[in-house]
Amino acid sequence: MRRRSVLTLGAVGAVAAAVRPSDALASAALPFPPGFGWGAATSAYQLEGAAKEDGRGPSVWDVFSHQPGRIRNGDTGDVAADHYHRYTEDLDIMRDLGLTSYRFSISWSRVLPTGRGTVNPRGVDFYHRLIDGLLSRGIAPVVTLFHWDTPQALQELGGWENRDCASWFADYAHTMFSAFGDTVPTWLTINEPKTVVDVGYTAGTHAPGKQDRRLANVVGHHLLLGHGLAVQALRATGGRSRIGAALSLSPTYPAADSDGARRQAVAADAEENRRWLDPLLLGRYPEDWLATQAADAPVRAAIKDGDLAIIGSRNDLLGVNYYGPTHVTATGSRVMRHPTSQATWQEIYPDGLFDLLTRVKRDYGDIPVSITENGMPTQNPLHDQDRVTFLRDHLTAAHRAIQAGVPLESYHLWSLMDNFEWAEGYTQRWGIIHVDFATQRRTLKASAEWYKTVIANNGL
Ligand code: GCO
Repeated sequence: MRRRSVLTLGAVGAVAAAVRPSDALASAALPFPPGFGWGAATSAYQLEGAAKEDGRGPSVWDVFSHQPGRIRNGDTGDVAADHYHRYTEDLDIMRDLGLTSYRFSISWSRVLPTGRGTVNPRGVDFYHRLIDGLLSRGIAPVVTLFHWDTPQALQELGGWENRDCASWFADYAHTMFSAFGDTVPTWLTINEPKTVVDVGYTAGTHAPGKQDRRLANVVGHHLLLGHGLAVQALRATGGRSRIGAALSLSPTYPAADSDGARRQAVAADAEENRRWLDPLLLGRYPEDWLATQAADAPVRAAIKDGDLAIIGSRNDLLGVNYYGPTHVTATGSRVMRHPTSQATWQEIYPDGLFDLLTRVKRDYGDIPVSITENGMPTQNPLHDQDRVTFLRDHLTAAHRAIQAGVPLESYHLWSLMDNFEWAEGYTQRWGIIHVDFATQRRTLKASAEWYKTVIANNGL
C-alpha cells in the first residue's frame, strides 16, 4: 500500500513539473488548503559556519563546541555547511524544490557581537541579502531570533540566568524588527526553551553545559519573559509582521492501563507541554507544575508581579516542533513504545502529531499553527526511503488534523540540509539535501525529490 502510493506520486511529479500548481492540485489524493506553506527549517549555528568572519562575535556554542569531549569527534560549527558563503546556491536549491516558506535563525552575535550595544553592519547585511534572496524567489522568510546561541559576552554576565537577559533579548529583537521591517512576515522569538532547560542546564550536554535543575527553571522563566518583551517590542513598531514562539511539544500517554500511569502522564504533560503553552497562551503557569517546585525553588522568586501579563502578550501564531510522543509508567519512568531512529531519544509515532495538534486547538483555541520542525536522521545517505515514509506519515497526520479543523498553515521539515547536529556533531544527517562536508557539495536525496512532488501537487 505504501509502496504503491510512492510510485503513484513519482509519476504525478514528473508531470507536475510542467503544469501549473492549480492543475496539479486535482491529482493529490490528500490535497492541502490553497496557500499552505511548504517549508524547511535550519538554524544559524548549525548551518552558517563563518564563525569568525565579518565581525561575528562568539556565542555559547562556539565556546562549548571547542571544549574537549563536548561534541562527538570534536566537531564544531566553525564551517558547518558553509551557508554564509554558499547561501545563493542554497537559495536556488530552495527555489528548485518549490519551497514557499523557509525557517532560519539569526545569529545574535553576528549582528550584535557582544549581544548588545554596537550593531555589526556586515552581519545585518548578510541577513538582508538572505531575506531579499528568499523574497525574490517567492519564498516567505520565517525568522527565529534565538536558536540557542546566546552571545558569549552575555553568558559572561550570567546569560539567561540573569533576568536582564530578557531585556537584552528584547533590545536585540527590536533592532532586528527595525532593520528588516515588513520584509519578514513571520518572526519566531525563542526556539525550544525546553531544550535549553533540559539539555543545556540540566543534563549539561548542550551549551552552556550546566547541570543545575533549579537554575534551569529560572532560565526557563527568563526565556519566556524575553519572548513576551520581544512580542511587545514588535507591537510597538506598528509593523504588520506576525510573531510567536517555536515550542518542542510531545503528547504524553500512560504506558499502562492504570490510574497511576494516567496520573504520571498528566504530570509529564505539565512538564513537557503546559509549562510552556499555558504562560504563552493563557498568561499563567499551570498550578500542578508550580506545585512541583519546592517552596525555596529559585524559580518562585524569579517570577515577579506582572511577568505573566508580559509573557501572555497576544501571539499571532504558535510554532510546533514535533519529534515524537512521551510514554510514562506508574512510577513516572519514561519508556519507548514505538520505533526509534538514529537519534535514540526519538520515538516515531505520526499519530502523535494529530493528537498534539487537535489538543492545541481544544485547549488553546484557534491560534494559527505552523509546524516549525519535524524530521528524522538516517544513515542512508541518498536513498532515504525511511525519511520519505516518515515525512509522508507525518504529513498524513497533519492533513487529518486540518480536516478536524486545526488552523494549520504551514509545515517546515527539519532540515533543509545536513548540518551540525549539536552534541552529535556531523554524525547525524537530518537533511533532505546531502552535504559532503569535505567538499561542501550539495546533492538532493530521494526525500528532496519526493518533497518537491508533494509541493508541486500541494498535497500527498
Ligand atoms: C531543535 C532543534 C534542531 C535540531 C533538531 C534535531 O529545535 O530541536 O531546533 O536544532 O537539530 O531538533 O535534533
